[in-house]
Amino acid sequence: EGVGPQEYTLIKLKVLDPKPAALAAIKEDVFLVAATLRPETMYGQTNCYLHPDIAYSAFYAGPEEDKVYIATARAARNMSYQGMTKENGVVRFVPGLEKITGDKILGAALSAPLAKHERVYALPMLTIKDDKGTGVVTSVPSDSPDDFAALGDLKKKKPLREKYGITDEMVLPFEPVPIIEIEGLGSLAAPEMCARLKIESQNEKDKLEEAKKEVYLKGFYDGVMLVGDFVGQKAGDAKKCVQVKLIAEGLADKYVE
Ligand code: A2H
Repeated sequence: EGVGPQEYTLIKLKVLDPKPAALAAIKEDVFLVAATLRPETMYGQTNCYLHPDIAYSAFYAGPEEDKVYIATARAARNMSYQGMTKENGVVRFVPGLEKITGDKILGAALSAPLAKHERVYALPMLTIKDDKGTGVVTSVPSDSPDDFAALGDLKKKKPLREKYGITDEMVLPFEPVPIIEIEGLGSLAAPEMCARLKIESQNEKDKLEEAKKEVYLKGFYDGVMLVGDFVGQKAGDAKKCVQVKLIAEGLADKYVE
């Protein structure tokens, strides 16, 4: 981390109708764009996370400016230098939406590429950093302890859901999906490690660090794909294949920072 450029896959999660009030006037297709290091895990998406207090921007993307992306302004600027806006280095914001806090987008229904559920929802995560990736994190609770812990908090705590206007249907039906088999950890590695370490919430930083070390390393190098177009392949080998497939289908891009 912090050593040289990092290449992410930018996953485009389309905002479905009815859109949140703050985005309702936008005529173009709107996408939350999430930066991930693990495109091969997209089969296991159950939701997408935004930080309620982080400022996001809605800006025009594509050579024709015919779609709208939502990400931090910092990420928008980076994207403008990577061919994702009409003019190199220029970000054109949707009028009035140069700054919109995450809380105004929470609860949005989304179409997530490769996910099992047709609709997933934008939910709050309080550990998202505003200076990394796009500030949008797509959630794979089967293989990310952070994602599993944040989803668990929302499932267990009705007041937390209510605080952010999240309904039961946006959270309770969504369980981690087995997508990668890891010897010694099984097919739901993140829930398994969280149980072993008795992780109760997304705020248990040290325990989550420990869980992540184990799950990420083993998942990426020893994990075997259980679903999708690359069943039987090592997760680490499937990574590039899934990235190429998603980009070819217009569902993702590369993003470097
Ligand atoms: B990864 P790195 Cl299944 N704040 O995607 C907090 N976390 C962020 C973030 C932000 N602003 N932007 C991206 N991330 C997450 C999938 C995944 C990820 C799995 C397993 C491991 C994993 C599903 N979430 O990351 O600090 C995103 O979660 C392992 C580190 O730039 C992104 O990839 O290395 C990863 O952290 C980028 O973290």
